[in-house]
This record gives sequence, structure tokens and C-alpha cells, in this order.
Amino acid sequence: MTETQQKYTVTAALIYANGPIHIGHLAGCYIPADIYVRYLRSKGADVAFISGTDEHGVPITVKARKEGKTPQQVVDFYYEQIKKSFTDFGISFDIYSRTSNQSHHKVSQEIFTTMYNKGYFDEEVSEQYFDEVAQQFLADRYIVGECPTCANPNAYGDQCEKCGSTLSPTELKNPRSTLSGSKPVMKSTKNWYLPLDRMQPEIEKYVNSHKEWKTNVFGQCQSWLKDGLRPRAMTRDLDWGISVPLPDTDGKVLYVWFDAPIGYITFTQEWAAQNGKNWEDYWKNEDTKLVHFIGKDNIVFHCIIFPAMLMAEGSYILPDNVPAQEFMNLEGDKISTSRNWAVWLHEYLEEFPNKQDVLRYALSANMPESKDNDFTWKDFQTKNNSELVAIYGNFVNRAVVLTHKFFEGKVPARGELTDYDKETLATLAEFPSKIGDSVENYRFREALANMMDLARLGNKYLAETEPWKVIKEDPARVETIMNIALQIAANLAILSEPFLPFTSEKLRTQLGVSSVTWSEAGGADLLATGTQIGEASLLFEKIEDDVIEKQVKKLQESKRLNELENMKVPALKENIQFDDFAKLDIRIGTILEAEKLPKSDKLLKFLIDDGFEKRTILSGIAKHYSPEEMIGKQVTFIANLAPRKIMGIESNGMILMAEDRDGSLALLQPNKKVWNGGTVS
Ligand code: B3M
Ligand code: ZN
Repeated sequence: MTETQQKYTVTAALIYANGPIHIGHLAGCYIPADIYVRYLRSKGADVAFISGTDEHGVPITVKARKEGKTPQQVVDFYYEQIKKSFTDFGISFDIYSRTSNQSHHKVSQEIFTTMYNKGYFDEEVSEQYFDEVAQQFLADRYIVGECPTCANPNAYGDQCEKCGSTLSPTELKNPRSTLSGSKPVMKSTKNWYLPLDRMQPEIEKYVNSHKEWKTNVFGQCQSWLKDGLRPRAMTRDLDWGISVPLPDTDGKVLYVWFDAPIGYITFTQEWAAQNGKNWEDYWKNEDTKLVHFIGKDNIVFHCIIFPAMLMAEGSYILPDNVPAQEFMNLEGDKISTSRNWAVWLHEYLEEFPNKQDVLRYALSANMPESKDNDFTWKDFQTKNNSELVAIYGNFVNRAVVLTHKFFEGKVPARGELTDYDKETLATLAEFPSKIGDSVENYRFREALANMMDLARLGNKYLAETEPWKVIKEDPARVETIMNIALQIAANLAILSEPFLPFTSEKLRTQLGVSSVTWSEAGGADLLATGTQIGEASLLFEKIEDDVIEKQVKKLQESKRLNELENMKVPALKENIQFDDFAKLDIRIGTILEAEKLPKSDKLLKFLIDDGFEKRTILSGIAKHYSPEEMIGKQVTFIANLAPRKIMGIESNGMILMAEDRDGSLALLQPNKKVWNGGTVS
């Protein structure tokens, strides 16, 4: 089989359709997958790039409950939104489908049945947590408790998001139901288990035959294997999901991690049917390479559980590689949907229309390949201004503008070459394989840096040959120089396509380069002499400080609002007896005079008509109320608080205020005017 015919099935994780997508998703899975696929296509490989939404499981039902919608309404909404974001950012899936499709239910049930008939499931009655208030078994994310590994008090029943360990509900300490908050009880139920323990030797052999996997991936598999695999239930007591294709299984569905990866298969079938292909070529042919792009939290499912399912079923190829990424943080903090600490793709596009490539670039340059990484707006700005504008954009612009200036926009002929020209062309020739090697080995940051080195080569070439000076004495020499510069630009248009597809397209249109064939790149004849090139158009534009500051402020504000929303009311004080309360003399009075204390920014001094006489009370509310607005107001105050001297003034009582969650104060007033000196009880 020649290299150009190699078949690839490349998948990108099926994200839960329970929220919009953010930069962490792009950087952690979809951009690397898209770079890889665009590169493979450019090399002439036969690729099926498959993805879609995961529409089952507890994450969906939890969201539905929270929003007061049905699970179907939730997935219908987010499927469309997520799909649109991917299209907007140029993620070039061949199909983007969904696991709630009937076709997928059918395929999942068939695979389950095949495994069942081959005796691959152990039927087991076990005690599971049950919420008596909600009358429901508590699988996966319906239960939280303390993580046995890292003591995170909010670990889920299937996974601790803090330390990444995979859990089962019974391992949690102090479990509580996320439905009702109540303490769950044990109740027996029947489920079907995949005997990973018995399959361990086979799985171990498979994993060990892939020493080339990324260290983070291989390492995580080894630690699982070392701990010893345990049987894992492939069914759940839930009402949302794919029904279990066995008799008497009402109220049970397939485990979401059983059906979700099968989605890759279903969607390939859907795509093949729509495009006159044979899906089995992509899943049942030993020569096809199956590659799963995922985030690190999904490693065990793709490297151990799904391969075990495929082995059990028996007729499928196994994943050839699972290049998992670590996490992308945001401004030094973990991206979090619940805390609204994220840059959402649909919001980004509203604020930076047509700047998809800038985000793709910034995320690729910082891609969390081997460790978690951080996205900051400042770095985003630097990547744009000092790299895309100053290097890529600047080079292309100079090449195009000078060609128009000297040669009316026609590609001049290349004459005799100097040593420096030859050296430059030799360097140029190395780029396709250099970038390609990095991509093939899933080193995307390195690949991107190599691609930018090509733009640097172009800039250096123009800086050293100085066509703007040479034009006066030796116009023929400048023909050669501009020819070479334009050939570099044309190469850049092809070789940057996997990373910057929108820019590449603009540049190809500008230069008249029609194909993106990797094998044509590296040479100096991409542009024929005499070709008319288009006018220079700006590929990137500078992003100013105020634009970046606005984004940082927006993030901080959303964090602040979120903290407020999640704030807990202060704990209750100890009980007191009625007699204790009766000792307080609370009264109503009217403010006659109010003034600021000159040396304090907090205190206001009030003169109050308390029904007997006039009394002075100092109150620390100057930040919340002006003296003017207090005059004439009725207030509630403690009348028998022993006098206190504050800043040399005697205060006789205390005005009562309610404190809001953000610390602002509200005056407590009777809701109709009462007589001054009226008691409160
Ligand atoms: N839906 C988890 C996630 O969205 C899960 C991935 C499934 S991939 C088959 O991160
Ligand atoms: Zn933990």
C-alpha cells in the first residue's frame, strides 16, 4: 500500500451536549485533531474525521433538571450550538453527529448483544446507592463525596475532577445525593459487568504493544494495569439513555461510556452511507489507522475500556494511537463551566469576528501537550502582534506589495542564483518534511513553530537581499529576489493550512495557489512566471491594549458575580432563651440631622427623635448612604446599648441594617410610618 492511500479513522471526543464549548475544549482536543487531519488530507491520505455530541448520561439529566427542561430539549439546543462553534472555527469534521440518533441506539444495542451472546458480561446483583427522597439509584454524577485519593470533598461517583482518579460511588467517603442532598441508602439492583479483570492479560498485551504512545497516556494506562483492572458495570439504573437489549430491564440503560465511543462507529456508518463509502474499510481493515483525540480525563475509557469492548466484540480494529492532551487553564486558574471561568467560543467570535485563526494560533502555540498550560489574554495579544502580524503578515505583505510596486503584480522570472539564494531554497525544501514529522508524531507546538520559521526565513531573505535598494542598480537581480520571496509565500500558504486554514485560504486566493498538496510544497515552482497576483490584503491586524484589558475585566467580573452567586449565608449563631431576647430594647425613631464625620470615611453621625428626646447615634454606613438621603427617614435602632465613645463622640445606640451578599447594606424600616419611640418585638 502506498503512503497516499493509507486510510485513517480519526476521531475527536464526543463532548457532552450540556453546555457551550470553550477554549479548553479546542486546545485540548479539537485543534490538534484538526491540524492532524488537514495535514493527512494534504498528504493525500484517505481520512474519515468523525465526531459528534454525547447526549446520554448523568451530565445531561443533571443539566436538564437544573434548567427545568427535558433532556431532549437540552441536547437539541446544545448540539446545534456546539456544531456551529466547530464550523465557525474551521474544525473540518467529515461528519458531526449525535448519540441520540436511532441509528446509534441500534448499533450500540447490537454490539452489546454480540458481547452478551459471546458470554462477555457478568450478571451481578449488587447494593447500589439509592436516594429515597428522589426515588432513584445514584449512578456516576448523581452522587458526590470525599475522594479517597485526594480528599476533595466534591468528587463525583465516577471521577474526581481534582486528582483525576476514576472512582465508583462506593469508594466515596460521606456520600450525598446531588438530587436531594440526602444521605443515600443501599438498595440491591442487577447490572451487567464487563470482566476487565479476566481480560487484563489481553489488554496488557495490547497496551504494551504501544510503547510509542505519549508518555502521559502510556503512563496512565500502566498505573491502571498495575492496580489491577476491576469489572465495570456497563448498565445503569437510569431513565435517560439507550435501553438495555435484554428482557426485564425496564428502568435500565446502557452505561454512557459504553455507548459514547460506539458513536465513533455509528457516525462513520452514517457518513459512509451519505458518501458512497464502505464503513468497514474504516473499522475492520487491519491497515487502517484508528486515532482518538481526547483530553486526559478520558484516557482510561479510550485506552482500556473501549479497546476491551472492541476485543470482546471481536471484529473491529483497535486504536492505533490515543494522543491525549493535558488541560488548558485560563489566566492561572482551572477552566470551569460552573464557575463561568472560561472563554466561550461563541462569545469570542462576537468580540473578535473573523479572528478564528488568531485563537487557533494562540491555543496551538500553547497547546497542553505534555503538561497543563495556561491561556492568558496578554499572551494572546503577544502571539497576534509579535508573531502573526510581525512575522507571518509582515513577510507576506512585503512580498506582495513589492511585487506590485516593481512588476505590476506579475511573478517575475528567476535568473541566475547566488549562493545565498541556493542556500535559502535548500532550507525551504526541508520544511514540508520537518513540519510533517512533527505533526505525525503529535508534536503540534513544534510543528507550528517550524511553520513560523518558514515565514521567518522569508523575512530574513528580504532583509538580507534588500530588493528595495537593489532595484535602482540591478532590476534583473530583483526579479530573482521577488520570485524566490513569492515562492516562499506560496509554500507558506500550503504549509500553514493545517494550523491557519482561514489565513491560508486568503493567501492562496491572493497568490493564485489552487491546491494544498503537501507533496508540491518545498519546491520553488509553485508560482509560474508571469502569474498575476492579487492586491495585498491584510492577513492579521494589531490588537490594541484596551481590547485585551476589556477581556480581562470581563473575566474578572464574571468571576466576581459567580462567587457572589455561590456564596453561602453565614452560619447561624447558637440558640438564646426568650429572656435573652427580651433584654434588647429595639425602637423606631426618625432621623433629624445627619452629617459625615470629617476624619472618617465610614461613619455618619445622626441626631434621632426617639420619642423621648433627641439622641446621637454613630453608624458606619457612610459608604452606602449619604447624609442627605438619611434625613427624615425612620430607622430601627437598639435603644439600650450602653453608650460608647467613638472618635470623641458618644454614641447612644445602634441603627439596624441588613447586609446583602456583596456587602452592601440596607436600612431596616417599618413598612408603614409608626410613632417615634415605638417598640419592636
Ligand atoms: N462525553 C466526556 C467529555 O465530554 C465524554 C467524552 C466521550 S468520548 C467517546 O469530556
Ligand atoms: Zn481526588
